[in-house]
This record gives sequence, structure tokens and C-alpha cells, in this order.
Amino acid sequence: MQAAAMNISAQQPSHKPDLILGMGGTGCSVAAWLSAQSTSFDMADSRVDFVNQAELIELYPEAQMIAGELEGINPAEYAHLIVSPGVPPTLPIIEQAKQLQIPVIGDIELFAETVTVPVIAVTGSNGKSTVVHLVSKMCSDSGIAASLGGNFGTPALDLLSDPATERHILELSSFQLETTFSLQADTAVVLNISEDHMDRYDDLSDYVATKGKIYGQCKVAVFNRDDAYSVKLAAGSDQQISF
Ligand code: UMA
Repeated sequence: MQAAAMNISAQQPSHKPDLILGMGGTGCSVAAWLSAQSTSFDMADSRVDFVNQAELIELYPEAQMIAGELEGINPAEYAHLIVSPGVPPTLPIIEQAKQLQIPVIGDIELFAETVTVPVIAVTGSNGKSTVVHLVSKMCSDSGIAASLGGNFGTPALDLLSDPATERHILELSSFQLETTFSLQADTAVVLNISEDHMDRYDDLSDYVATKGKIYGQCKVAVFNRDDAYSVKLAAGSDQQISF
């Protein structure tokens, strides 16, 4: 079922900066993206001293770098929290932000709000990387210029810099889907679901529901007939293809 896109970033026009939480590969791609959009931001990471810290401070001199204790940060000072997938949603600053109704989003949400070419999005407990590679090869063999990234390798926002791209192929983890709200994939796939990351989720149904977000506003839902979760999650989509 197609639902109207909700542009989370635009919901709260604000002169406040954004806060990037987690300065690994994803956080760095978000910083580069926001900087290119002339959006002000601060950067935060629980690590006191990390390898690319000095480089980030030099690259973004107007951004505050908060390293170590995150408890002192007041989320109300920020327009959005943009969190890396590995940052647990139970972190007090994230819970406080949600209570204050400050949007907590991830890099895939920013990607979804910006992308203009069709997206093929793949999730599942197993086989995601193999399938996105296969889809990438199918595109190149068909003469379609496709980019590949997400949970596999290149952070999604980095893919947007190539204007020649005709399709984006994204491997998406449940962690990434937690903070994604506006993705309208042309084609979305849940390959299979088995217990994984159970330290992060309340129970299996919580994990399954998170995976199911990939189908939320997709055009075509591709599902696995041999996987009861995949079948059930795709059931609400208007167009379905099974394998
Ligand atoms: N951090 C904090 N506070 C915390 C936890 C982490 O500040 O409480 C900081 C760390 O100090 C570090 C940064 O957050 O600086 C790390 O963020 P991250 O763990 O999200 O790592 P990234 O480098 O941004 O990599 C992430 C994905 N990692 C995870 O989901 C754990 C990468 O997937 C992905 O390739 C990358 O974004 C690009 O999109 C890896 C992964 O293990 C491969 N994924 C899991 C999986 O496949 O099972 C989900």
C-alpha cells in the first residue's frame, strides 16, 4: 500500500543545528552530506579519542565535537538527531530526544528524502550481500548504471554524488530500518528472517516488524514464499512478486 511520503527533515524547519551521533563510516558520510547542504551540525561519539577525530575537527571547524560522555548533551538544542546504525536506541540521549519529539533519524532517512532514481532495497537475516551483488551484476549486464551500498560497504548518502546513476541498490539492516520513515523503494525485498540481534530487540516480533518497514511505501514487494515472515510482511503491498 502506497502511503504519502513524510519528509521528517522538513517537518521541523529550525535554525537549530543537527546532531550526528556516532562518527564511524555512517557519521562521516552524514557530516559530508550536511556540510554539502550547508546544514549546520555538531558531532558526538562515545569514544574519547578516535582515529579520525582530528581530521573531522579540521574538516568541519564550525561543528562542535563532543567526544566521550554524551550525558551532558541537551537534545533540545538540536533540530534532529542523526544516529548511526550501531548506536543503540536505548541510549538516554535518544530516549530524551524522542520524549521531546525531536526527530531521531538515520542516514537512510536522509537518503530517502533526497533520492530521485529508483531504489532496490534488500533486507533479510541472511544472504543480503550476495543478493545485492547479484542484482548489481544483473543491472550492469543489462546496461543499467547502478550503485551499490548501504549496510554493505559504501554508506548510502555517498551514492548520491554520482549523477550518472540510474538505480540505487541498497542492502539495509534492521538497525538502519529503525530510523528510516520515508523510503519509497521501487522494489523492496525481505529475503528471510531468523533470530538475529536479539540483544537489541524486545523479541522476535519486534525484529520482524523492523525488517517489515522496508515494504512500507514500496512499489513492488518481493517476498520469499518459503519464509512465513516474508510472506506476512509483504501482504499489505499492492504489487507483489514472490520467489
Ligand atoms: N558509537 C557511539 N555510541 C554508542 C555506540 C557507538 O558513539 O553507544 C559510535 C562508535 O564509537 C563509532 C560509531 O558510533 O564511532 C560507529 O557507528 P556504527 O557502529 O553504526 O558503525 P559505522 O562505521 O557507521 O558502520 C555502519 C554499519 N555498522 C553497524 O550497523 C553496526 C555497517 O554495517 C555499515 O557497513 C556502515 O554503517 C555503512 O552503512 C556493518 C554491520 O556490522 C557491516 N552491520 C550489521 C550486520 O550486518 O549484522 C547490522
